[in-house]
Amino acid sequence: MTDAAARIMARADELGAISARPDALERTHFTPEHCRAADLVASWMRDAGLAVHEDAAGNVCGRIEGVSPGLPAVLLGSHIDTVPDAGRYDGPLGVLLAIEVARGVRAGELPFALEVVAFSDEEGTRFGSALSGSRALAGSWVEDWWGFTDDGGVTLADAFRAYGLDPACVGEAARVPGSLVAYLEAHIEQGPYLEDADVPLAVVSSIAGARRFALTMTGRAGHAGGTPYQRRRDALVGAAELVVEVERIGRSSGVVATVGRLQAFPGGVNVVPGLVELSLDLRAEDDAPRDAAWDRIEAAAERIASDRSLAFAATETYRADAVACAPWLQDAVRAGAHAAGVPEPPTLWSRAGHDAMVVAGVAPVGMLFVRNGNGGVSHSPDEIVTEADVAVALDAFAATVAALAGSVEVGAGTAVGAHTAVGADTGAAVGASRG
Ligand code: HGY
Ligand code: MN
Ligand code: MN
Repeated sequence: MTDAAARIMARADELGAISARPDALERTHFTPEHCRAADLVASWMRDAGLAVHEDAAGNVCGRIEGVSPGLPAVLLGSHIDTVPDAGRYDGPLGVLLAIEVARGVRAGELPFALEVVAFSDEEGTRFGSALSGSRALAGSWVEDWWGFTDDGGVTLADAFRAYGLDPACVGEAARVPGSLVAYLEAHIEQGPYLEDADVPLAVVSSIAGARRFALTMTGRAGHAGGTPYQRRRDALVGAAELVVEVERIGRSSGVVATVGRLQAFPGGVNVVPGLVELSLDLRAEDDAPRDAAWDRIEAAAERIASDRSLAFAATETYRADAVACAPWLQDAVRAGAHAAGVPEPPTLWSRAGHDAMVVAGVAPVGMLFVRNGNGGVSHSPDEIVTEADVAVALDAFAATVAALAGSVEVGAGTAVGAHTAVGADTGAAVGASRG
């Protein structure tokens, strides 16, 4: 597996060079960079022996048939889009590991089909449509997304069409219930726990449910010199007090609370800010403490606004409830880690969101974490994995699929049918014709 690990590292670098910016990695939904990355991943899937097609949501899908054509599939995958100034492993590592597992499988070998998917949009960076690629596959597309716009005012619907897809057909990406045996995702750990434990792999027990909000504090703009303190309605001081409260409430309730974006208006250095827009991202292992923390934060914001003659407003922009990984898939991932020489892989809940939390709507899910060797930093170019850990992860991921093959009773004759048509290789490079 060492050659394969070296190939994965080299391909992560190659994908990591496909960016909208010369100085950082940024590859977002339905951009020319997305198109190039999709074509490259499709060529790697073909090279590994998969029949490749692009689904109606722009996800790149590869398939190897099982003992008979059209069987339900074990789906392996992750995403190929990024956040701004991203690391090169968040998403692509899982896709590249999946392709190498598939390379080791022969058509007709397994009691299920094996599929690999490279989701087109997990982060939601361009339009705010987080997890849209996997939502399309899971049949939970959000119609409101079509009107969402990027920084240039382009709507998701227009970007869909410009990419060569028809918004009216997005439903065709949805997988037929029963057509998936399981979904497995390998992902770089976006945290320090494996590095601290000095272990290369972890079994994921559950994926945090997240809620995101767009918040505003509104006061009154004024002259920085001529407005006495007692007459000020300074939106930025109010927002700053709230940001500190968010951290205090998060820490005291075991909830991960983050204000990732804050902007003061009108933004003049000699103007008391009259308006502040800020984001809020809340996550916890279970939904109840997360929701209770939101209630406390909202009450604190109202109190701060009242004390400072400001107005507070909140709009929820995203919500995904916590998802448990199927116990039998946790066992399979653990067996895979043992087979790869990792006797005691820790079991972690994922503080980061993943496509698996959405695919859970249409199939049981399991996840494998790979050590992040730089203090666990992610959503940063500083995230790193070692080739040695990738080799162990590949052994574990392949052994996990083998463990499923030994335990999943899929009748040889239960062809799903729909997939043999959908899964047929389109021949042409995916996205190549796209603008
Ligand atoms: O935000 C997240 O947790 C994921 O990395 N998109
Ligand atoms: Mn991410
Ligand atoms: Mn990710």
